[in-house]
Amino acid sequence: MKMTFRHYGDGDPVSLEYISQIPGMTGIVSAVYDVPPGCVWPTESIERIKAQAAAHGLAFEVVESVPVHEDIKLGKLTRDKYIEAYCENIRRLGRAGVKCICYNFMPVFDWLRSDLAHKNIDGSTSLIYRHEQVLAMDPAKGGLSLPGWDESYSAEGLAALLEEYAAVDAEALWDNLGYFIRAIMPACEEAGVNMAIHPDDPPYPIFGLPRIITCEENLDRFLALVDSPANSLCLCTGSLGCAKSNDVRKYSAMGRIGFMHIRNVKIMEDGSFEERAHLSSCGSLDIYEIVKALVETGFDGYVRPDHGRMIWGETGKPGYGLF
Ligand code: DNO
Repeated sequence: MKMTFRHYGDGDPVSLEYISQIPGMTGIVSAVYDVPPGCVWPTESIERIKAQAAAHGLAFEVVESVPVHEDIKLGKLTRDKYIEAYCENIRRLGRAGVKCICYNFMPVFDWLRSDLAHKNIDGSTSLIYRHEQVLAMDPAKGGLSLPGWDESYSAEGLAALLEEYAAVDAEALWDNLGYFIRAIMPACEEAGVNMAIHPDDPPYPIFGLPRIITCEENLDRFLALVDSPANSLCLCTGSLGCAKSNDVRKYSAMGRIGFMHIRNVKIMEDGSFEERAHLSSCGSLDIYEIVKALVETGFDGYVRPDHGRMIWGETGKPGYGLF
């Protein structure tokens, strides 16, 4: 497996130089961050990331993420033009040597937490998710203060978007995902790029919006949409672990994991969870067994550490510190 580390570009407090000093590190996971969803990424921006990484002896073979425009998830008539832009990004990234693109299909929100800097007893901080606290919020009424999602929506824009989703239930979202995947596969095969879908995080519906990449049954259904290695999983142990249904060994043996996110969480009864250190004894997931399963099944895709805690006074992008 190839070890990688996330990098957020020029503004990232974790430098490429520091990343290159981590033993065994082969490359970065990055993206063009200043282009809105649905638009084509300039080739110069892609080449710049690649050149900066190469200057530190790091490869740029994994993108996280090329965001999927909401019109595609909603299945609107306008989706085809956004899918064409997506295909163009796949082709451009493939030409630059990118082998894997991570994305998600969560309506409106990406990953959600109730606190990005929960203070632990030892003084470190972690990301946590308190289900009750999130359930008590109503994004349609504005005043939503959740970290981890696109804050560029105005209150009215968000309310209107949520209104549009009223007509999209889980089955409609499956149809729209199938349409999208089938439409982009030819570009992936031409460009030699694997698509790796990130599971929904957390893996259950929030604010009445459907979430479908959540559990083993649905992962199987997803992989069957297009039975090709280019249609793969970004198996995020922390996201899926919260649904208590991780089967890394099975998907790795099938050759359908393109990318691994390794994160440990302490799961609570009510759907809440706290992100913990990676050591198996620190959380609910047996990280040792997960990595062992990958090794034993000959996993040769990309892997990166995911989240963890801020320790030693480090400040930076929540979940993406150096230590
Ligand atoms: C959170 C990340 C996600 C992930 C996207 C992929 O820490 O794992 O934001 O990058 O869901 O599209």
